[in-house]
Amino acid sequence: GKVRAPTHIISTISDDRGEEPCYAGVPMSTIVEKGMGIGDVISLLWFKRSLPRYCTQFIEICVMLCADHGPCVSGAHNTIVTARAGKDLVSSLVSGLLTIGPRFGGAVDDAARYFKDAYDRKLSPYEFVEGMKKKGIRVPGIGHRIKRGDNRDKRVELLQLFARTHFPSTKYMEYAVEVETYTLSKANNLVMNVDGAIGTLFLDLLAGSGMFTKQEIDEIVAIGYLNGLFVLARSIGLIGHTFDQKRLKQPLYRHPWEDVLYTKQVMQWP
Ligand code: Q5B
Repeated sequence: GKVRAPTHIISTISDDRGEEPCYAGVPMSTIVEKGMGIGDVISLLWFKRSLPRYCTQFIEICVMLCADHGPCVSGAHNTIVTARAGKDLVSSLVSGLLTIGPRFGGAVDDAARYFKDAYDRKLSPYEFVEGMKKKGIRVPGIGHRIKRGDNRDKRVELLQLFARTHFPSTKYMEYAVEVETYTLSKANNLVMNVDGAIGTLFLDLLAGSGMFTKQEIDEIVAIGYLNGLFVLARSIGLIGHTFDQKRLKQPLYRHPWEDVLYTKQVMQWP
């Protein structure tokens, strides 16, 4: 028989060889004719399956709510400085994206990992938070620079409201609320943040939708799909900030001296 030459690449999410491209086997024309949205496209390309409407709507809400959070956050600041240095769109965009990480926007996967582990092991909020403290790890998904117990993040409230209305179960997020009650008793800035809300609610989506096996959920959490939601969403805002700076013809950014604490380093010579 014929012997297939070994391939250099294996791909399982899309195929462009036919008359029209397919995402996870679904042709473009079906996507358009059925009025599918970006949530459906993410479901097909990231999870390789069509998800129920409430799931794709949740994904779309995450993207909309995380698209931007003003010019002062790390990502937008980097993008603005880069655009003002005369760099192109892609350079300005990636310079902002590169700030996404454990402190800023990139705590979604770790929030899912740590909250899942704590909930599944039936740890009380006290045991979870104090255990993390002993290990010297900040609880991902908890804490914010400007949000407080008496000035909650509206995005978190909107996500919680949607999930409580449409999800079959919100057990992981409700556990995170209990954790938040405990952390807020320690300090007023230790609120559940948008990363924590998305991380724990996505666990609820994965576990409650009946669309994923336990093994698939563990793999999604282990690989870390969920920071992708923040990266994708914030790209929209970072592109907007790039256009804004170009439109405003803003000059090269230079940080003011008076906003820097210059201290003299005393060198010790032998
Ligand atoms: N403490 C977010 O810190 C921030 C603690 C904690 C236990 C915690 C911090 C943190 C986990 C990572 C996370 C996502 C760095 C945030 C986002 C998107 C955004 C951004 C925007 C957007 C803020 C003061 C005291 C210290 C700390 C303790 C703080 N967090 N303890 N677990 N999680 N969170 N990131 O205000 O005893 O004095 O040493 O790392 O979830 O990024 O809008 O800006 O859309 O763009 O700088 O919303 O919470 O507080 O460092 O002065 O800490 O609280 O150990 O205790 P801060 P610090 P002590 S959402």
